[in-house]
Amino acid sequence: MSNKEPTYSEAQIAEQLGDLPGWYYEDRWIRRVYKTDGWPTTLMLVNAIGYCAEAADHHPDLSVTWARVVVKLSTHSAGGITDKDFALARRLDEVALWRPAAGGALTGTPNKFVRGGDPR
Ligand code: H2B
Repeated sequence: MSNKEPTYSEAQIAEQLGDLPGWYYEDRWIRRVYKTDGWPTTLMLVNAIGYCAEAADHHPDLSVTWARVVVKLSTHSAGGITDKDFALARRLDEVALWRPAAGGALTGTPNKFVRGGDPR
């Protein structure tokens, strides 16, 4: 752990988020809403996020309802938003929104599963 990690200004955060569609900055956190098709998928998503967070040693706050997961990221040790937050945000989107390529060996789930949601 380091308390010397550089934190981003609000203008710099806005610039970084230009490259992270769906993520937004509010009340000192970068945030992302994922919608799901219901409770079992919600719990799978929470576990996938938890796995990534533990592997990264960087942990989001989560708010969980039946068909929605809201992820909030900030670097507590640095007192702001750092590269760790943007890196984990990117990884979570890769994992949560990944689907097999069309025409490949894997068909992908027929369910609505997990999608990006609007800020709310
Ligand atoms: N997660 C987040 N979001 N911020 C931190 O400062 C942080 C963390 N610190 N996960 C880590 C764990 C630290 O407590 C451990 C000891 O590395």
